[in-house]
Amino acid sequence: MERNEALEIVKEQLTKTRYEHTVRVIETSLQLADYYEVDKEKTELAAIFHDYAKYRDKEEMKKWIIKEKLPHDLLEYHPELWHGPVGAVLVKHEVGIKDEEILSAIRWHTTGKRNMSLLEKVIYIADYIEPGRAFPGVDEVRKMVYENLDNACWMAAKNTIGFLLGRNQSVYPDTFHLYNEKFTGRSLNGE
Ligand code: DGI
Ligand code: FE
Ligand code: FE
Repeated sequence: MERNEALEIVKEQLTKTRYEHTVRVIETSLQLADYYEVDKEKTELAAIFHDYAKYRDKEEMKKWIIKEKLPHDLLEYHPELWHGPVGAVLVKHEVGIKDEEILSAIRWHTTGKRNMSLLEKVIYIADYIEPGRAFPGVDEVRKMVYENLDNACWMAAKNTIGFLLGRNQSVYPDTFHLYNEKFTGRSLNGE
């Protein structure tokens, strides 16, 4: 799919500020794709559509989680976590993108997980460090991202967990798995 066609499609789904965020995620992720030799077309499409479902009605998202047999534990966590997994489903059904690598990067962009692919890492971290973000500690992650991508993802997970703990919010297990991966190695659980 052409960049402009994809942008037109996603634009209708997003607010102006969210669309501008998306454009920055595209730019940031393409720089990373260049550096880490990730497929540019896949990176671009995953970035364009990563927040596709961000403004879907919660009840609609709930139905998709049940219908598509997405992990039902999602329903016990904050609805903010739904737009990635539901987005992957909708981008497949409504936009017609079938590439599982792209869909998986969309799916995991909010929580991260252990054992991410390069594309998944690039989208996860580009979403976190795009120039419009002002999270505490984000500049350290921006510096780390070209030095050690895994460590940058770990730092983003750590900051997110810290942010959520500070607000007495639950943390989705896969975010902990990403955080723990640095300490436990990659060969556990047969993944
Ligand atoms: O969609 P974006 O705003 O671009 O960014 P995102 O998809 O990373 O979503 C960020 C939001 O998700 C932010 O409000 C923090 C929240 N979040 C991320 N991981 C978790 C989480 N919220 C909960 N409750 N648990 C998590 O593990
Ligand atoms: Fe998002
Ligand atoms: Fe985003």
